[in-house]
Amino acid sequence: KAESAPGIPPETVEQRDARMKWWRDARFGMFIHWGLYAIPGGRWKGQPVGGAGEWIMNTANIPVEEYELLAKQFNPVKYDPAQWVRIAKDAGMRYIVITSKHHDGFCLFDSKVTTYDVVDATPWGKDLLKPLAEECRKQGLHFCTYYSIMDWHHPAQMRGSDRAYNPTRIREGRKREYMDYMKAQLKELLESCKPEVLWFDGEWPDWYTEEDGREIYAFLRELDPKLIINNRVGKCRKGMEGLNQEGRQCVGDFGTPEQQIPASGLPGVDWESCMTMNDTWGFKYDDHNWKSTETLIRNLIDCASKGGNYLLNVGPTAEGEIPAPSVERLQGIGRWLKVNGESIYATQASPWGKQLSWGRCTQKKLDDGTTRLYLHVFNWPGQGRLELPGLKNDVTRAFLLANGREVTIRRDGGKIVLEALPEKPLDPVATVICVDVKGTPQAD
Ligand code: H79
Repeated sequence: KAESAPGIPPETVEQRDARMKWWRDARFGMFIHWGLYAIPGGRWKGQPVGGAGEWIMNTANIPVEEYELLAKQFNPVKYDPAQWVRIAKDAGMRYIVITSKHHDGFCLFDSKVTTYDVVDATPWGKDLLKPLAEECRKQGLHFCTYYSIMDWHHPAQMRGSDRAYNPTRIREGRKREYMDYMKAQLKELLESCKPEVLWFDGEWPDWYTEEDGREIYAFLRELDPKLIINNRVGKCRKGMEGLNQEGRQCVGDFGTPEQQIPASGLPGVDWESCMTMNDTWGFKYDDHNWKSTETLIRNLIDCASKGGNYLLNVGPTAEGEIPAPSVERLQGIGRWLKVNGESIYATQASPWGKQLSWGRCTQKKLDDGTTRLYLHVFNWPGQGRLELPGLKNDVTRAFLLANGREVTIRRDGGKIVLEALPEKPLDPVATVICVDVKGTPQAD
């Protein structure tokens, strides 16, 4: 039996592996932050507001009654879920995680337990998640939802101070009311759009406890035994590092580093780094600080080489468009993955725990018992030769993934030297060399 926190239904290692399989194989997903905050887009009363766009209600200290009015303007006439899913799919993403409710409390689905949702409070008047879920299934992507525990709108929660909503406090005697509200909404979500991951956030206010997390986790797994739930359902994560604190029994199926990638792989630990392409999750008119396509591709490779997933964010506009700079970058990642995807999907972490001077490595067991190492070369070597650190296994074959051209293998004591490489990389972002070895790689 795999270890499980108190109150959590036990599960064998095999059952857990089966439940996590699609998610582990997927390696690359799209995060979507969409909500009322896209309307101001980081500006309030003519002034630019610092920080992330989706935090504007807190950062600009906007009263609930005033922020609520945004709903009357929310009419995403350019929303085209088929196109969003196409953009994600062409980027090589295998799943989508979209905000069903962020900290501002506004719901993108039809909730019967509040009128503060897209159906009841906006001119659009239609559920936004159901058609996206349907499109995901049509185009073969996994549909997943984000849900914030902290809620700046719900009457059971209140501002933490007169200057900030975050972190909220709970009103005297109203904790159960809010727990039941969450459970009702989560059940609605599961029934209306069948998400395969529940991605919690906003778990840090002090009134929310580890025990509450176990209650929510158990409730969801009972409704859907196959559901995958992140570690922010409970209180175990270490800040933005996102992995669980050591020596604790933690609830949740995977760690959630935010805006960072762990320094090394962690055998047996599932995790997913979520990151923005610029400096905001929710759309901001004035944020033009975009990461390069090269950085994004290398981040994906870095995650895969350490055994983790990469969840890359887009913040659509209030009209329903994914910003052009995001689309361009996603297309670039898609072009790279079309050629090199075999080196990312369904791979395992590098056999070398240490960093490699020239790049990163992933690996995959092939059907015949061979293991294929994928060398992701960031810094293409001179003299047409690349040295691998010690490896005990016999090497049977080496070739360039993009064109199948064979590479010469020479053993030099413990080291393996690849020779007769082309003078220039096939792709300056990352050129992948496949190295097939007998058995399980033994780094020495
Ligand atoms: O939805 C996006 C952001 O709006 C949200 N998470 C991503 C996925 C986010 N919320 N907060 N932050 C990002 C940064 C805030 C961090 C802090 Fe804390 C909250 C600092 C102190 C409380 C959590 C607990 C992180 C560190 C300790």
